[in-house]
Amino acid sequence: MSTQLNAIVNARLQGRNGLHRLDISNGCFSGIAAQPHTTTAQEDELDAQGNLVTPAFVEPHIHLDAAMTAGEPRWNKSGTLFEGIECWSERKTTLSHDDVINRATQTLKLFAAHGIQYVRTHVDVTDPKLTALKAMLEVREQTSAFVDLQIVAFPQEGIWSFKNGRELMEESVRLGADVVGGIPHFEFTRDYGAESVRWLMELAHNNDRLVDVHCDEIDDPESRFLEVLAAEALRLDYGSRVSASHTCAMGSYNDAYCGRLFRLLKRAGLRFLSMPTESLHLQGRFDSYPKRRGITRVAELLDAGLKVAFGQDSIRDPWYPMGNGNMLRTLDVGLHACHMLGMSRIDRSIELITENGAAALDLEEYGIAEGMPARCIVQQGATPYEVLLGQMPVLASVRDGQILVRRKASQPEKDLML
Ligand code: 17E
Ligand code: FE2
Repeated sequence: MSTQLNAIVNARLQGRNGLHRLDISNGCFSGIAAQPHTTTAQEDELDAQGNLVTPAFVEPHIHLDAAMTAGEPRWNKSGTLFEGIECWSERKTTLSHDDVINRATQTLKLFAAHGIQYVRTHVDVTDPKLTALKAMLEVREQTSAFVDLQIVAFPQEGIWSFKNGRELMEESVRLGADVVGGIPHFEFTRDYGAESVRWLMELAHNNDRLVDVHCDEIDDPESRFLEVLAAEALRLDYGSRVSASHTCAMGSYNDAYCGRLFRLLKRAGLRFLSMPTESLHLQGRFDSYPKRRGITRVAELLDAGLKVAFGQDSIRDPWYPMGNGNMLRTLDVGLHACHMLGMSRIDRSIELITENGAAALDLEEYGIAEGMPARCIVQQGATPYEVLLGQMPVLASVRDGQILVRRKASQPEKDLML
């Protein structure tokens, strides 16, 4: 069978009943039609076998420069964000161009095997040589056949608190970073944090770049940089291009403050990225009991009409030793941690790892609709509930009408004759 498809048949789509046929021409969806019966797939057609077909997964927040370095040069014993930053700072001194390219590429291939076709990676630019950034710019080109990669200039050790922090950020934008990052809760003082946010917003706005700030990744209820970021997004009318990552402190804010804050968030319209597996692991570390979850108010943000997506954040690095590239695992943990296992939430949950991530990445062409690039995945299950129950790897990943990934369905337990 040629890998260039003319159609996907026997597909189930979210929000529509019954089976559908998705026609493809010139790499784009050219028609979507209800199918009265199951049909036999022709040679140039992909048979979805009654499974759910969704847009490709979006991984909106990962650190590819650190991927696969867990235990190097030592393991993070405390499990805190701060020890992770120390371990990474040691590992950073041994980075080479090829080291970054190899680990990032290997990880992106693993992601592709799990149906991820869009990735935003943070890259630590608190390095006078910008080794990781320069390598990642090459990775972005080399992997473009199977993934759209956005690169964030991420100042891991601070903009105000690291020598030449501002110059390194500016140089990273000049070299081609797509997104401007920040880390206000890690700056030495509150003033530094707030100033860094105002400065990075100007840098992004003046250079027509997106923004994605590690914002309030701490259990401290006094960490309130999100309000600064949102106010700047509103002032510059930039909300759809700004993501607030983590916002863990919001899980510790009081309700009165959140009442005021949400008014601003809704007006600013910025995007939210939550990394539930990572935050469950890194946060709550300074609590005894009761122990906080360290996760932002995901359900409340969604109910306020804001876009929230889940990301993996790490894969086997100084911050988090686990991870396998399967976003359904991240989604499952997030829904548990955020009290979102009500059926109406489950029914809509796939948007947390697809559409909402696409909104954060400000993707112009995304989704299953006539005229859109034919990029989609075939999941194992007919409904979001079944997909989540199984958490099985995708059956297929299609990109611009070409099959990137195809695997056999896992044998259902009922067929194992136990
Ligand atoms: N760096 C950081 O500041 N926060 C994280 N969660 C990771 C790296 C993974
Ligand atoms: Fe992160």
